[in-house]
Amino acid sequence: MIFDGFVNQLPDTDPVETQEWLDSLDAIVDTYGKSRARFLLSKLLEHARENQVSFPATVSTPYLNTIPREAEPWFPGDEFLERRIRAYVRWNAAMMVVKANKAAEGIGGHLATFASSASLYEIGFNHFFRGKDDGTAGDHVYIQGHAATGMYARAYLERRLQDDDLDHFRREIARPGQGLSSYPHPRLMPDFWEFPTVSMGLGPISALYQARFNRYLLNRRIDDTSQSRVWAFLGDGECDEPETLGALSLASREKLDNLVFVVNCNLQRLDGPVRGNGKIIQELEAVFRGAGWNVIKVILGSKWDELLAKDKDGVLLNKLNTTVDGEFQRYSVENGAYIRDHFFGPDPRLRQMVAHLSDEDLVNLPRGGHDYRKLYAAYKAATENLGSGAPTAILCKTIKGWTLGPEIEGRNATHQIKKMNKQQLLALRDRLYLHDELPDSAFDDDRLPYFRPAEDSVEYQYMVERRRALGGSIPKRTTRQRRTVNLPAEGAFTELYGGSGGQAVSTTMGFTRLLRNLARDDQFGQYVVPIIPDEARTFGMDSLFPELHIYASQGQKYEPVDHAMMLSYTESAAGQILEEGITEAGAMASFLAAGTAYATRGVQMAPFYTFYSMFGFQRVGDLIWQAADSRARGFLMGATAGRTTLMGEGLQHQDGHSLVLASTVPPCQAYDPAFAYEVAAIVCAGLHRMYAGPESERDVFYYLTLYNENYPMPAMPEGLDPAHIVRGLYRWQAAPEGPSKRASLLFSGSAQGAARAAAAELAEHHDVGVELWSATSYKALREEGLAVERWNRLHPGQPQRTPLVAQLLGDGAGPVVAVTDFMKIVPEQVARFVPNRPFVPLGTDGMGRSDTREALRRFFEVDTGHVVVAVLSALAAQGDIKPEQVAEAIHRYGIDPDAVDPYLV
Ligand SMILES: Cc1ncc(C[n+]2csc(CCOP(=O)(O)OP(=O)(O)O)c2C)c(N)n1
Ligand SMILES: [Mg+2]
Repeated sequence: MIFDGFVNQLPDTDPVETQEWLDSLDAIVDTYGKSRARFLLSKLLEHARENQVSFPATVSTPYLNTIPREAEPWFPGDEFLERRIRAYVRWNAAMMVVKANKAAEGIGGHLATFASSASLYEIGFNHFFRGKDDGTAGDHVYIQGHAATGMYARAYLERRLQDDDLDHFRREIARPGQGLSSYPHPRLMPDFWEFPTVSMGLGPISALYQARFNRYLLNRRIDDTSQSRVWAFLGDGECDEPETLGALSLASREKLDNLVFVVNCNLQRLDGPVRGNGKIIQELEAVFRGAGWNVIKVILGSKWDELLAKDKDGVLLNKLNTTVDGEFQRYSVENGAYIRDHFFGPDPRLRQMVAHLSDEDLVNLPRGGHDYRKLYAAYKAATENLGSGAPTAILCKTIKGWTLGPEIEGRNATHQIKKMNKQQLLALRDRLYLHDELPDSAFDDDRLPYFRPAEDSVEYQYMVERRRALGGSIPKRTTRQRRTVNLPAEGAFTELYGGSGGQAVSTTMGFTRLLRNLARDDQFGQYVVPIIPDEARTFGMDSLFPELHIYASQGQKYEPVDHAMMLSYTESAAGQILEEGITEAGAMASFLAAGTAYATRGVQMAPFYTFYSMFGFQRVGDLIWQAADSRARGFLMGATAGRTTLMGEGLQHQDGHSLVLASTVPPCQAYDPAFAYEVAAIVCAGLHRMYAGPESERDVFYYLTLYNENYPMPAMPEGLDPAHIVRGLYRWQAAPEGPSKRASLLFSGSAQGAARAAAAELAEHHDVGVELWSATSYKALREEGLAVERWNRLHPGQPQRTPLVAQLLGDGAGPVVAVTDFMKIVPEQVARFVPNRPFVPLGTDGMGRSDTREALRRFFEVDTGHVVVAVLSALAAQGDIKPEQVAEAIHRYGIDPDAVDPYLV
């Protein structure tokens, strides 16, 4: 096997010497065995590294703690008190789940995740995580979603929560005011939770980009983030999500030594073992190290150290290396005799090694993740890593359900267990040494007691003192602003209000100009964060490169091939554009970091994430939902929108449904503008709302479609109030005088072309005067309609209100035909609210295909001819014209009435 091109392709300058080294190694293997050989090789490599003889890092190391006992630092805490505090937190975390399920059968919650990770968090709380009370932004801590109970339990001890709060875990509606959300949800507990994590994989990727965004803020001199570390807690099962590990190399490439992943390796996920036949810790080590991370394994608790010291033949190490996780799980539920027989048993040297230990001692040989000293050493090493350039992953081996008793601990079903009977609770109490605090009588009458020490107890004093020293309690979300933001001057928008003066341009081009105007604004400009995956040229946004520069933490170390050109690819450490490469998930994570900076950093940033609209909601919909949970603010710009506007690209590119998906996200303000001035008016209103509006209305984000079809952009109609654009519908053009019939045509986005041409045709050839309306947001109209309907339903006897669409369209004559480059269901959202007039949606239902715009619009039946026919057909259905007139039009526009339904092919 060719192991390394280096040794095979360069000449050997001294073959005799080489052979001597190889012979020595052979001799070692023959005489002392492979373990000794491995030991010597490792020593040699270590020594080489010390002498700056660089050598590619191996990706895996033996199944041992990375930090040896000799290198462990002094533990500065009070071990006794911290153990007490951990026991209280553990108790309350379990109790709130048990209680919740007793009060409401099936309400759920999790015992086992936090039980396995209590020490992982407590070490952080007592010694590392920095809070915000000193006016800084502190650390950013991403908590494993299913460990939320532990955070509530600690907040209870700290007096941030009371009994009644814990009693309302997962009962958010039951109590006027607030219950405790099931998982970390800033949308539901905006003063407590900062980062939603429970959709597996999204916590890790957002933490990673948060660490990167902190560097961006620092390099751009917007905020001093140098003291903030990002801690992300994740499950080992969670590492199977592509989002969890998919962006690791970014962290090392960007030298994010401000980032720490703590992986709770309890070897289990929901159904069973994460890697029954393998070793998840070894696998993760290889992945992280291969990606350039600093990896610290915390596998074995202190009691193993003396055994390892005796392991002269390497038999124990060999056993640890070769035991698969499925077996380790078995040992976690078996008794000492079984462990002696099966783990230590087969090899007499191993059996001898533990001859002095009782069966109980063997059961109590702990995993490293339950050993606060080992954890402290690992966290300390991670925090001292700043300046090394490497992010750190701490892989902690734990037992799922630890301390919860034999029926729960380490069992395959442990994740789902939510109940404990009295006997199990008493056993847990005993295990946690809480007899004094919780005597048997505390459980009388089936009571389920919480426990917290008095405020004048040493335990309480200790824990609050620790938090005080570290900057206050966490998690805590604040929206305290550390910078004032002045909104951009009017001129940035008004330029677009004037139209393009006859020049054919697209709304995308209009937006690019707007973005440049905003970024140029004296005051506001610096807060604009343009985010683009590898698509700027597609959108014509490469024009921003030379002016705003692409953010590159290392600057630009080369002269780009296009350096002599106007639009050269300019990178700089102070660059403003986040050019993310081909990762919509990563770009969304940047959007999240920028869009929540007003809370996490106290600095309002304005992200504009522009992407291929097809690869937005359907590709990263869960991250968009997370943005909604996070209360992120900013603009999602869905470029190359439309099923027929993007020519040629076909089925996987042409988006006719992102607006349908957008309508499922409540805080998302979704718009489908037809003209550049509409884009400007919507962005202007969005900025005012999110950055200067009433506090209760700010936590929204905007989704705007952008098209690449060029046409002359009209000026904003004289006298039009921009607020009418923003509310979702306004009359763009009155019906011409003269024709005897009437109809209203609603258009959105690039469908404006067919609608306007159809209106002209209808007036000229069919005696129909059409008024044209621009429907910028069916989502907004629908939500307004539903709110009115709800109010009417619940307020009988009071003057009934009328939905806006009904007010606007109710008085018109003839049918309403709505045409869009999206699915018919988009305009259909408001059909119900238009009284007394037929409502006909025309849209692009069906899977896309590649062809010209004309061919596509004919195929999807949204071209001029089809719009005309739809209006006439609706008039005929009302009896206003004869069916023959419709047939005539079908013929006139060359429509094949028996063409295949585009939805079916
Ligand atoms: C995207 C996603 N898929 C599935 C789930 C359901 N789920 C919740 S917890 C869990 C198992 C978690 O295992 P692990 O990451 O190892 O965490 P542990 O509880 O063992 O610490 C699963 C599958 C989820 N929350 N998110
Ligand atoms: Mg797990």
